Amino acid sequence: MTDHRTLDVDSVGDYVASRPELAALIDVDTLQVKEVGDGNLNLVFRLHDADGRRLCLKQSLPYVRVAGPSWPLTPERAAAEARGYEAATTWTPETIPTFHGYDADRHVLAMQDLDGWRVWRDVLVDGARHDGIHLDLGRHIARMAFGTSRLGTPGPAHRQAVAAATNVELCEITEDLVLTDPFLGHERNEHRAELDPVIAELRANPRVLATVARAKEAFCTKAEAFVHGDLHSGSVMVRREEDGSSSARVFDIEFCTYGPVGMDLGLLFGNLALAHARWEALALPADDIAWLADLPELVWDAFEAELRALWPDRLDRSLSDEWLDDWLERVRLDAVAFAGCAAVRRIVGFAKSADLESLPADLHLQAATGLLRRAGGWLEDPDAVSVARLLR
Ligand code: SR1
Ligand code: MG
Repeated sequence: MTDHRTLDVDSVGDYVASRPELAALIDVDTLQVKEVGDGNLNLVFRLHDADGRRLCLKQSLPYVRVAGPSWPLTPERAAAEARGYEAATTWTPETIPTFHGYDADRHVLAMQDLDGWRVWRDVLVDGARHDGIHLDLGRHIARMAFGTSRLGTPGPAHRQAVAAATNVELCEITEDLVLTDPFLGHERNEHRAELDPVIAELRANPRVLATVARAKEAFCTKAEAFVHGDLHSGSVMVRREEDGSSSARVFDIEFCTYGPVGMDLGLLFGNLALAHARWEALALPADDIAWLADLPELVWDAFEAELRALWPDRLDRSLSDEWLDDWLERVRLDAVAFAGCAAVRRIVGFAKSADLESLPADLHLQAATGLLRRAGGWLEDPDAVSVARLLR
């Protein structure tokens, strides 16, 4: 029997006390609790005690938080995120917050509270760069791709994992909000009326629609690896290290599913394009804009380098070096298609992003128009788009 009681700042202490494995991590008697959820779906609590020990709890609600009870969702969806953290803990524990377990009765995930880290989207909105951030991101995507695909998981275990990873409701949201509504039109969409002409051009372009349909087909049928499924800058925490390098931690894995490896790369690139459009509209320093424009290629190179480093350990020896080159080309094509969909959905569709939304109206229009045209170009002819040229 599950228990749908929603946590609040007053009940979190009793809740932690009722879970010995969590009570061992933090002192319930001196607990301070803050609700900080700023995403679209869940409650998030940050906890610390008098000794400075910290913990983060995330509870799924029985509805979409930003829409309210009129858009119901089963809170059991949080089990998918638990599976995502378990897989990432196996394959790339250094690039996620430490996972402290899942309570299936109360739909609560417990994880490390990343004190001193910031959500990357907020940092990008502030116009700040994190040199070297591509290394953790490329590594994370490559290790998940290798480990959870048939490269790192034996065939029978891979099949079982694909079957067990069913995430019906959240995959449906991705299919609708990212891969359908913005291109076909839907009453959930929201955008400024001045953008109507450029949106109409996209929707009237059969080559754009064919690429979007291919991305949807890939999402629905290509169970290559356990993908994050919503890898945007709001799903990454960043920190600058003392030596000047930067670190990233990937979190918020609830949309995870077995899908195409190019999906996470593409979602990330599309969101970097939103930040890039903002920085250009605000005329931030040219050096910084050039750094951001280089990031997709830097992330791709870090991804490819890590994947090639893992390649000699692949389980299926029938996969040849030629196959790898060919597959990487298909991953690139998927990534370009998902990048286009990700950029368009944040301008046209239901869930927006602060990169463009917080711009003054005239700059929003300029940035959104430019990015819709740019993303339209990617979707019109993805074969012709190299990752290096996405933002250049
Ligand atoms: C109904 S919520 C829609 C979006 O929120 C998440 O952040 C995902 O991006 C999803 O598409
Ligand atoms: Mg999210």
